[in-house]
Amino acid sequence: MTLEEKMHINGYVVGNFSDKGGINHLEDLINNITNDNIKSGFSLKEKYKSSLDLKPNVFLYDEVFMNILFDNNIHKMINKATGVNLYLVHIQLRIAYPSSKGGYINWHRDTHFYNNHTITGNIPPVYKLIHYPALDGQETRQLGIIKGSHNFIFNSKLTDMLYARIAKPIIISSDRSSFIFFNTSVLHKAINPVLDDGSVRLIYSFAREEQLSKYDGVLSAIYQKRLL
Ligand SMILES: O=C(O)CCC(=O)C(=O)O
Ligand SMILES: [Fe+2]
Repeated sequence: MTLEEKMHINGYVVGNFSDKGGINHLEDLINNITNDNIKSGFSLKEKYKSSLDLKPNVFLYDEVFMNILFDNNIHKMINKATGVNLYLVHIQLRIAYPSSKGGYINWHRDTHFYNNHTITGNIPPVYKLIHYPALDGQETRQLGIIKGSHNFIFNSKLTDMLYARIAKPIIISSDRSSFIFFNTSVLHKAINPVLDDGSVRLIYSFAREEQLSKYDGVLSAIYQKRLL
């Protein structure tokens, strides 16, 4: 299957950052952040229960967060995979901790519509690229995803959630250099971390030009400048 076919049929593709220098730098930075050795002006804050996000923003913390995308020609890959021009609109660095609910975020589609009346999330759905670094060298289960589920949706939330629980998910594990790029209307969930230290995810969101006004213009302006 071609990249475009995989993206359309499965709702996601898996890739690798080949730039080892960038990865080493990224690992060092993230290790410092998780050890509470954070640059002044930045801190970890709770956005969702059982997780902490680097605030006020990730792209001003260090250039590597943006460089790794350009050093690996990510814009070419994602535009080819989706067939549209996408722009970076958000970067989130998050530590997820074990939760009694079985993961800080359970089965969901970022974009969904149930019972024909409520639309939640973006139309058309935005895309995310997530890197789960293997900081301690251990590759642990991070994300469950139901292959192809972006191509259909049950009318009721109950049925959709039952389907997510019955279908066999694809599991994405933490890894030094790999990432998943997916259509956010696919069913996905964060897997409960095994260690109390939690597990890190670096989340990049990409949207179309017409959707940029909903997001922080500074980040997408920097991104667009680098595309030139
Ligand atoms: O943190 C994760 O593993 C999943 C995050 C997620 O669902 C999202 O960013 O849409
Ligand atoms: Fe999500």
